Amino acid sequence: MSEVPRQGNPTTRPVAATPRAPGNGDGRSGTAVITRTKPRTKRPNLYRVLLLNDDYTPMEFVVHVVERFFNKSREDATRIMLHVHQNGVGECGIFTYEVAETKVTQVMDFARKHQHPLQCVMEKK
Ligand code: TYC
Repeated sequence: MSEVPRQGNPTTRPVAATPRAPGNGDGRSGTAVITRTKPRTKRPNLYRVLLLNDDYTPMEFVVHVVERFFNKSREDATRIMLHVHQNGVGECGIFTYEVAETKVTQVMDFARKHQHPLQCVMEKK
């Protein structure tokens, strides 16, 4: 596995030190430090959105949910549904916190509205 170099927060760092005449009465003496702010990016925390298997939700309903809320093709949605059916749990997508939370709420509301016990959860990566 190759590692992508990590970046930190924006930093202001010394880039040079120049001699300055001491004793000019301004209370600073000796060295002036020149700084530069380097823009840095921070990667957001990511969350998996998972569907859980149950014995009652119809397979066709789960396929519809995966197509509708996770923008998958019928073929991919069917693969995901069968994976969940056979393994108990499966991933529908990976999102930032707020998007993942929205997906979970949308799926849970939709399942409740149709009186299916389908469960959708999120998990920090
Ligand atoms: N196990 C369900 C059935 O046999 C189908 C199912 C698949 C339910 C995936 C939930 O997340 C799920 N009807």
